[in-house]
This record gives sequence, structure tokens and C-alpha cells, in this order.
Amino acid sequence: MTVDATLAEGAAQVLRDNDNGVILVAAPSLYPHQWSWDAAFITVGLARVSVPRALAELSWLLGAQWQTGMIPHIVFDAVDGYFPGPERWRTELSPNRPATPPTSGICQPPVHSLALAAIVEAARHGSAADRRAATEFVRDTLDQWLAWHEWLATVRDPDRTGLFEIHHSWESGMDNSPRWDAPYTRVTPGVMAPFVRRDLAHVEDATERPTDLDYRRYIWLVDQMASVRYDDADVQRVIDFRVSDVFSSALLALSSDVLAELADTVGRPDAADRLRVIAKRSRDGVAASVSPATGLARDRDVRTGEWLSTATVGGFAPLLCGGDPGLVSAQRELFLGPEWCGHPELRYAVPPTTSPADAAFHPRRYWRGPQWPVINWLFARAAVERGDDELAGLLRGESLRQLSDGSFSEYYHPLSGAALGSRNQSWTAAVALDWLG
Ligand code: 9YW
Repeated sequence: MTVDATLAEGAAQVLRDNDNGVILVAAPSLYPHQWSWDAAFITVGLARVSVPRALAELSWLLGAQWQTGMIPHIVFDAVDGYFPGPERWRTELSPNRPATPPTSGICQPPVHSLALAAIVEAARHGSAADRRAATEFVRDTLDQWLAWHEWLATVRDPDRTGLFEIHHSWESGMDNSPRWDAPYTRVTPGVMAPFVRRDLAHVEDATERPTDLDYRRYIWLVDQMASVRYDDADVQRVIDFRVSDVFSSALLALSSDVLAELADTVGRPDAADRLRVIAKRSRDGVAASVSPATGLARDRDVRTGEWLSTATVGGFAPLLCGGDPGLVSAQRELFLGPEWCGHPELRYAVPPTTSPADAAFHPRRYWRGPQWPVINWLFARAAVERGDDELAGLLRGESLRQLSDGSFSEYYHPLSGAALGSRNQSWTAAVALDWLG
């Protein structure tokens, strides 16, 4: 077998091992449930193996959609082992949650249309039955995906700024990124029920994970949301953390365009039009956030109105959603330049989650510096969408070198290249499989 074939076989094996018959768990022991954006990336990989299995994964996630349109960030499986589990989330307090299965009460970035498009593409090369199943699924579920996008674009962006707000850094998918440091200084946990972290048991070294203070704040926000039964308007009133997330808003733009194309293929121009309105507003919102001083896009603290300038990968949101060619080419240059992918000390030329040139950079601690294969994949996927095959090829080549250790780790040390976090992480295996075709 060639090196690539061996790696692809290893990735497919991880997906088989992490399949519990209903869902693919995000990671074998650290994350034994279905996570929303993980499920999307996992589906991209699954589509390469089996179209029906890929459809089943998205179907299960969609079955947990809330009546508001929100797709929850965790759909819990009937196992213990992760904190906070359903008993801390207490989403049964909300009339909007699904009757079953139990879910968390927040969301994650909207990348699901990319998964849907990957299934349709795989089906095109597959059997007639695959093609029929994929088309029917797009047609039958389109309104649910549309409701998800519209919930983000309206309920989470009441002033239609083009940047939607999040109420917990878990909603960004980048839990402890320096992006959230300033808003978290304004989150001061009060008296709260005690809890025991479960995550530290699954990593070699606690410095690879968020701190205890981070966790107190994370759980404080969960308790605040539960205290108002996850009512969208009430959460906005009581929550200590309200931040416009520029990276996720760029993903909403990209995903809305991709979903609009799918809507066209199943004869739904009405839905396509609504999605393109969301895509344009989000893209404009992202462009308007760019700092003239740094050239990076910025999040915004809704509670104080302040722009948050951090040297994190979130700053490259315009490279995800595209837009003004001048902006995209300036961002591309910065992205490949010496403070980012071109930093001389990086082992592999893929984006570190924080610039090594920045004081907040920490090479081991989760979203504060390590490189995440799924993030590399997103930038490559977005580059393909814009016709920038050169950038997509660079990211693919470097990512496959990084992944050649065969550990399919959650994240990687940007300087040494060492594997970090969980091993055999489903989404890492999935994007490897997609890259290996
Ligand atoms: C946690 C599952 C999730 C990802 C997130 C990542 C982490 C969960 O794992 O969050 O408990 O820390 O930050 O992006 O979806 O892989």
C-alpha cells in the first residue's frame, strides 16, 4: 500500500471504531456524544465511505433541532463520562427542546451545508440509489436547514449587523481562544452548585486544556441560561457573555451560499433567495469588522460595543466567506506571511490558532496556539469555493504531512508538530479521508 492509502485506511478505521451504531462519537473517550459541527465534518469524511451512513449522521443531528430552529451543540448519547451532561444543562426546562434525545442548550458554527454538499458530490459519483437518497434528503430537510440559518441571522443578530452573537465561547467551537479573554473578564461567577471536571482525565497534561477558572465561567453561563429556561430573549437579557462572532458569521455566509445552490437544484428559488440575503449581509458584516491597523477581522463585545482585536485565526474570517478581491488578497498575504503560516518556527505551514508573534500564544493550550486540522480544512474548502486552488493545495499538502503520524489527534503543537489532546478524534480522521479522496 502507498503511504496515502495506509493513512486513508487508518482514517476509515477511526470512523468505524467511533461509530456506536447510531452516531459517530466525537472522540472515543473524551467526547462520547454527538457534537454539532463535529457531525458536519465527520459527515464530509463519511460521504467518502457510505452515502447512506453520512445521511444518517446528519439526520440524527437534525432530529434534535429545537423548535426555534437552533441546532444544539451536543446531542447526548445514553452514556456517562462527559461534563457538563444533561443533568447540568437541564434543557428539559425549555418548551422548545425536542422531546428526545437530550441536548445542550447552545449552538455551534453553521458548517452543515458543507456536509450536505459533500454528500451530494459523493452521490454524483455513486450509485443511482445514492443519488436519489441524497436529492430526497436535500429536498426533505431544506426547510430545517433554512430555519437554522434564519434563526442565527435574526434571533442572534437582532440589529441585522451581519455578525451574529454567541452567548458562550463553546458556541464558537474555540472555547478558550484569546478572542474571548476580554469578554470573559466581565463574567464573574457567583454562588454555584459544585462540579467535577471530567476532561482532564483524558489528556496527558492539564496544560493542553482550559483552566479551572475558564471552567467556572463556562458553567456559570450554562447556569445563567438554565435559570431563564433557555428562552432566547431572556438569555440576551441575563447572560454575562454576548459577543458577535466574526469567524462563525463568515461560516454562515459561506454555508448560506452553498445551501442556496443546493436549494436551486431541488427547485426552491424562494429558499435560495432568502439564503443569499443572509450570505450577503454576513459577508458585509465580516468585511466591516476588519481592523485598518492589523488587517484582521474582529469580534465585537455586544455588551460594551467594543471591537476585540486579537491576533487569532478568527481574524481570517474574510478568507472563509470571500468578498472584496482587495480584502481577500491582502488577507491571503497576511495568512501566508511570517506571523502566521509562514512563521519560521512552525513545523508545518498551516495556521496556528494564535499567532506565535503574539503574547497570548501558548503552543500546547487548546485553542490558544495549537493547529487544528479541521480549521485547516475549512480554509482549504473556502479557497476551493473561491477558485483559489493554489491555497487549497498548500493547506492540503501541509496538513497531510502533519497527519502522517497516523494519530488523528484533536490538535497539534505548532512548533514541534507533536500530537495533542485526544487521539483518534473523529473529525480529524474525517478531514484526512476527504483530503485523501
Ligand atoms: C469541550 C468536540 C468539541 C468541539 C469543540 C472543542 C471541544 C468540547 O470539543 O469542545 O468540552 O471542550 O472546543 O470545538 O466541537 O470535538
